[in-house]
Amino acid sequence: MSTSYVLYGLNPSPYSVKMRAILRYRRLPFVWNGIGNARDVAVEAGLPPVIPVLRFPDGRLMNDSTPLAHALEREHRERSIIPDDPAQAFLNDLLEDFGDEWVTKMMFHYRWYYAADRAFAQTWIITSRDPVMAESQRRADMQAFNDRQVGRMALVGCTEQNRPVIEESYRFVLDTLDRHVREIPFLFGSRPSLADFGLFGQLQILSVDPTPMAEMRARAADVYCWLLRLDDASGVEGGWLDPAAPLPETLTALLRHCGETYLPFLAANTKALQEGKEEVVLDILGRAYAQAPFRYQGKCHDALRKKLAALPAAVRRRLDPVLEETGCLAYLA
Ligand SMILES: N[C@@H](CCC(=O)N[C@@H](CS)C(=O)NCC(=O)O)C(=O)O
Repeated sequence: MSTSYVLYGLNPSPYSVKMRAILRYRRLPFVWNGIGNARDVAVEAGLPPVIPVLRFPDGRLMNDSTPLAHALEREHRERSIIPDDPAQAFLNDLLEDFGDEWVTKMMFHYRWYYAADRAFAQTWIITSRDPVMAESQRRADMQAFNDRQVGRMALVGCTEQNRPVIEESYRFVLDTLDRHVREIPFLFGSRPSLADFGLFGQLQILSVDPTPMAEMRARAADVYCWLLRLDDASGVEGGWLDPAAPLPETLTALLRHCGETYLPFLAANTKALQEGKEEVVLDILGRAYAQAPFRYQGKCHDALRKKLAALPAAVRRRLDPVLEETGCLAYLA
């Protein structure tokens, strides 16, 4: 019987490389099953049809990277990726969600909007499923995958109208993270947090797809190098930021950006879901942003609000001023 984990995923899948980096940092022995159709593993196990899927040493199969990361926390104490301080831990949850659910719009936009990126992504994805195929089959699969993803762009907000917001937000994340990692190795100190891995997943893909890769290398070379380090951080030994010290300015800037982009979107999304509206419409970074409501992100908003509400008063006294100052609190209270 196998005693190690098995991670079924694909190199071009952001959540797959996120989970792989977590397993490596945590020094959990695992097999990377990165060729084939991981989605079938999920479907056969009766799980939601998303990748990656993790097989635990006892045979259990699970997917969805956030609950997976928390399941690993329950089973392994060493090399936790949740900051010890509960206020930092909440900010970690918030920034992980920002990575998973907002930065993913950047990943999806760049990948399927520009012709060079579409062409590369098709090759990367189809050869990850099956590296050697008959030419006619390969072409047909590439075209079919392209058409499916391009057809989903509007569903996740990747439209011509939203493009300036998404691209401006990408540049902001690059510039801010670039300054941050030159001062502090990871978001919450000299050891990586779940939030680092959330951002890592999306940015790692953005560092390979040609258009956002060129932008990243030109404008934020330190972020590019940070991704290379975080991909396998199994040798990193570090500590968390001092909870009594003020947050680094770069972290505050990222939170403020979250309060200007992702959180107002989440709040508008929740409202649209509650009111049964067909469109979420709001201003983000001074421009009109619109997309259909997204149920999964309604759950994300709810989970963040419940986590905040469950924190003891003593923690809230330290945390609320930070959330207030960065414009996040109004969307989470
Ligand atoms: N929230 C999930 C999402 C996983 C996910 O969306 N994975 C993508 C690929 S990166 C997927 O499987 N999408 C469904 C599909 O393309 O059919 C996570 O954190 O793992």
